[in-house]
Amino acid sequence: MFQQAPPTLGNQYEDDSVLRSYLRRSLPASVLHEIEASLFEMGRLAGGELYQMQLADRLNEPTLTQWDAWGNRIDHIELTPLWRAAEKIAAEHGVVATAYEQKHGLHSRVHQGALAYLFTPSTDIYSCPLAMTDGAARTLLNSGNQALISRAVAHLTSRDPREFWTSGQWMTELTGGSDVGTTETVAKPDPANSQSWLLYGRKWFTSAATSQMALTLARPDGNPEGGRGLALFYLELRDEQGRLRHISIDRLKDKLGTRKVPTAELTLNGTPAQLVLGSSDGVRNITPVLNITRLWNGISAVSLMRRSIALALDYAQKRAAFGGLLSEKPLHRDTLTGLEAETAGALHLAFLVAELTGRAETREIDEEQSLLLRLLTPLMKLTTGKQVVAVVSEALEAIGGAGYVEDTGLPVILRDAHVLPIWEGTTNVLALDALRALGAGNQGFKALLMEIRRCLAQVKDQRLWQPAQIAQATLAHAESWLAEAQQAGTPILEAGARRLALTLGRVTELALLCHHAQWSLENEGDAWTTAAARRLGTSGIDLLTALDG
Ligand code: MFK
Repeated sequence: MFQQAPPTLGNQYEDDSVLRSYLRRSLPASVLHEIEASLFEMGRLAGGELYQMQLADRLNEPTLTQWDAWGNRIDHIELTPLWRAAEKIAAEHGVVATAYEQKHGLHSRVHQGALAYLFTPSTDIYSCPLAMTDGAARTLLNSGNQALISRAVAHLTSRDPREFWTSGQWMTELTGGSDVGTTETVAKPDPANSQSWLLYGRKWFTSAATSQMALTLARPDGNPEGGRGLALFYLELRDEQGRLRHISIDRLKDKLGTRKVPTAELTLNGTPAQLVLGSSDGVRNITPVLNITRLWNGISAVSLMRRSIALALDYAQKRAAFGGLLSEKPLHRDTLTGLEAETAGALHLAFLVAELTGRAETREIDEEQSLLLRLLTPLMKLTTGKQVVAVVSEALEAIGGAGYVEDTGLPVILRDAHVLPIWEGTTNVLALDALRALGAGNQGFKALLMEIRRCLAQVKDQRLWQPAQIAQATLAHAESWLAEAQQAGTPILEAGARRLALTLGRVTELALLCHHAQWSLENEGDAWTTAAARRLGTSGIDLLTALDG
């Protein structure tokens, strides 16, 4: 009787020729040599024990118990076994810590990004608390608040699971997650402690409510409305006895995906908190969290694309139909090739943002690179957020009906992917942020043009001329479109902001692939990235239309 072999995974680092080729180009050989053992180990876990644990954990979800048997309010959240294991593995393998130990200076962010990329698809969005933890560590360090740095950063960046803390990032309220300046939570001076404030309000979408600390926004009594009137606060959720500090967990959200993430609605009723950095400009002061979590968002997007393709590619080697394996069918191969090209472009873009972030953190960044980082962060997040939903959806289709059946473990990838264009700034909110990041006198935009032109100037091989020309023509169009739109005024510019942002994101991916392809031809004798660049170039790069209010 016929029995279909299921798709399986090997070592997820060893099998990932796109990541490995990128690392060979971007890192000094000595650095790659030193970090590779950690990547092989994470790749082994991700394709082995962790993946098996993830499949076994499929039906588990976090639970909230609000009352104990004796009528005490306890608000206890029980995490799933996979998430408990993930926390320990993440700490021990330094999935956050690597970026702060800086053993390899500015390359440490790329090392950490690669660990996060390998770890994420087997741990059901445990990347969410890790991203916020990373963002909180960066924000506290940037703030220069020595008391809070001494108190929390060693925990956030620890490799010892007993010492390791995660952090929440509580911004969203009933008024929304985008227009954060409308936050209603108020802060009143603590009569018992001149260093402390008491927070009162409702936080409506607090991911990973089991963390030890959180960064949040509240309006000190008497401050004006808007983002400038808010202040950035640090709080610890529990007292020495483990009791929540005047926080009630009202309910866990019933979400389309990310169901292992205990996303909660909270009420703060006099929760003690400390100011992180001044008593105003909270929105500006929390932006380091936003930028780090947006980097994680992009890396997570690429990692879920890669996971769905790894399974679809393996399945194609095992599934026979119409007289042959799917992997031998031209149309099936063509479909998967398109997905691989999208994923390769996304990987190069996300890791360029990691490279620039590493430069900024080690202060080895010049003015032009800073502008580039500011612009590429929203462009990368919004572009990869759209790609992941499309790629994962198509990869599931490539597995046929089995891709739609829950106990294959496949549908959850699509549900989880769907959060990536939404949280951390929706596509439209980030497209508007990208307009701001074009910079005064379009300096940010000019930095991007320079970077893309530098990439395209590397291209020599004739096979890359066509994608390089497509990139050049797209750039010229984007430049003229922007000039016209800026002349036409804000409503016209804003109406086209998403098309502009996606065009800039995609053309950057194409240029990065062209550059890497040329390098790979010369240094590895490999034409795979050349084929990927040619394919991406014909997959809709220029999305701009005529100006239309
Ligand atoms: C796998 C990954 C997992 C991630 C897990 C995370 C789980 C958590 C889930 C969530 O929390 S989801 C909710 C996420 N919400 C957002 O990401 C907010 C989206 N909205 C925005 O980003 C808006 O653009 C923003 C709130 C920032 C706009 O608010 P305002 O009050 O209109 O602020 P404004 O005036 O635009 O900016 C204030 C200052 O910050 C300005 O500087 P100045 O004061 O010097 O003029 C801005 O230039 C600056 N700024 C804004 N965004 C920045 C930034 N600076 C650097 N980087 C940025 N991204």
